Amino acid sequence: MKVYEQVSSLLRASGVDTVFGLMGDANMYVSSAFENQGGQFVRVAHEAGAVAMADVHARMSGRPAVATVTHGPGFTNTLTALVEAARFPSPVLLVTGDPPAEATHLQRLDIGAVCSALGVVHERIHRPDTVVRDFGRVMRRLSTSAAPVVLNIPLPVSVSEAVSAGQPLEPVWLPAGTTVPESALDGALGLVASATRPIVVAGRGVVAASAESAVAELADLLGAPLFTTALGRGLFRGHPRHLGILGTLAHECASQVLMDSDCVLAVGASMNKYTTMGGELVQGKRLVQIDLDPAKLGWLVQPDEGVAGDAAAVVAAMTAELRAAGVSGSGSWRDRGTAAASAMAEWTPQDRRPADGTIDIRTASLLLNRALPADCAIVSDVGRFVAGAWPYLDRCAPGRFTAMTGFGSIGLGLAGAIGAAVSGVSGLTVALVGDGGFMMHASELATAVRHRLPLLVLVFDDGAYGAEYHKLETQGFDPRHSYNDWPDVAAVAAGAGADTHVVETPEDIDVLAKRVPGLERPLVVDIRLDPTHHIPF
Ligand SMILES: Cc1ncc(C[n+]2csc(CCOP(=O)(O)OP(=O)(O)O)c2C)c(N)n1
Repeated sequence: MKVYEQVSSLLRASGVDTVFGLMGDANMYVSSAFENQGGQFVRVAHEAGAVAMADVHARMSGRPAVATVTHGPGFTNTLTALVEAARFPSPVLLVTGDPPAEATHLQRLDIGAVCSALGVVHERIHRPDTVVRDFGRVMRRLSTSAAPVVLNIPLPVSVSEAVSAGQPLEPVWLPAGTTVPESALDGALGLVASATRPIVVAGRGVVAASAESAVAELADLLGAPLFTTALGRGLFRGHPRHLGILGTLAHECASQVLMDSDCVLAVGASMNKYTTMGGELVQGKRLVQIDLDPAKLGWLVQPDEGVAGDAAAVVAAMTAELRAAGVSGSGSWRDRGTAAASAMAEWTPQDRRPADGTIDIRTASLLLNRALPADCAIVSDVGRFVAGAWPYLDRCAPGRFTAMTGFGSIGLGLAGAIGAAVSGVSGLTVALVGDGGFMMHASELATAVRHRLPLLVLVFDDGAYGAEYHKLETQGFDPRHSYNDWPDVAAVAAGAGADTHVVETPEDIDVLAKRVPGLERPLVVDIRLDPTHHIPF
């Protein structure tokens, strides 16, 4: 047995059934061995795609996911996606390897130095006799830090005869204690109990702690409207006081409620510049923040009270204390929240007539949302389209909405959505991309077509780098510099073998709605938008 076969079988034995990759000298042996041993090798068109797919596979499945690329350019092609996975952070194992030590090797590169510049852990299979212990260390690191690890298997080691045997150490994991000590919450409770118009915002920390019902129970006791962060999308669906996303993407029907609130209780939400509108949104209000990660307390805005702890345990303890103290919340504030939620449910945009051959992005998103099944996985790229799409698309369970926001790179969303679709967490994965982000990695559609993935790609096509359109315009430049003269998006998608649909009117979405149920292969929807129409965020 060779080392590459041993590494492959260790991956299989630790439950890895899928590897995303693109072959070269450093990884073609381990990739082939993985397929020979019954694993699924998802061939990608570009190495960034392999890492973005593994990243979102891990986000959706809650387990580490694996990508593999060759040395030199194969590895450098992953860098943007690798930083995205590191910032999210997401437990991606990226298997690569040094070429033979040779000063003139064309693809030589100090992989460790690049990793340290990126802030990514670099591990190595040192020798054939250290494979098991090196591999075990890597897998334990992945489980504890939940961040990417680059595993360097130098080619000369990879093709050596394996000499060590056995399985890595499986330690007993002891969960952290979750009992909340008495009086630890007094400060937070005092602020919440004395508020007359509190709101609650839940982030992905609530998803991770399975604390949705505990948070809703506390909000119900207080009569507080419930908001989520963008990545908390899917929480509180159907709750009578759920008012959507907090911050720059807040729904206009929720704005007045936000302005009038006097206390924000943030649970598992980092309260970044988007959630707090650069801090503006919490000014003049009391802020109580609960987060498992103490570094997230005061990330941007200093809270009046901060609690570092498990969201479910802390919130349940707060509810019990407040109930025992007879706190019940104000009836009129409760009614304000309910009325705003009803207004949101009935709202349609009326402020602008779309140009011929285009549709208002908010109208399109509202109608598309109705066409989707209830429990999609939704994966978004970045661009200005998010302001017209995210507030209106909520057909996903908690934890099934994610976005490639960690590094602010456009272009990773399509590959991320492919990773989600391969993970199989949902019967339908929806990718949200702008035309610029779509074209950057459109080649990855071929991967989705080859695997016959149930993938709906919504391309918000304003024919421009829309984010730049807006910035150029507001700074007095000619925004037409941001225009892109792309080929027809639907034709590009059809060329890759995907099904296509063009949306210019609400009726086009009615027709699309009939194509969505039971989707068995990628369908790319070219949603034609007017580049001069900007939704502020
Ligand atoms: C890799 C990378 N290149 C460039 C940018 C700068 N950038 C930010 S948003 C944006 C526009 C993206 O255009 P599109 O995908 O069409 O979405 P839109 O903004 O039009 O909705 C660009 C170019 C970036 N964030 N990442």
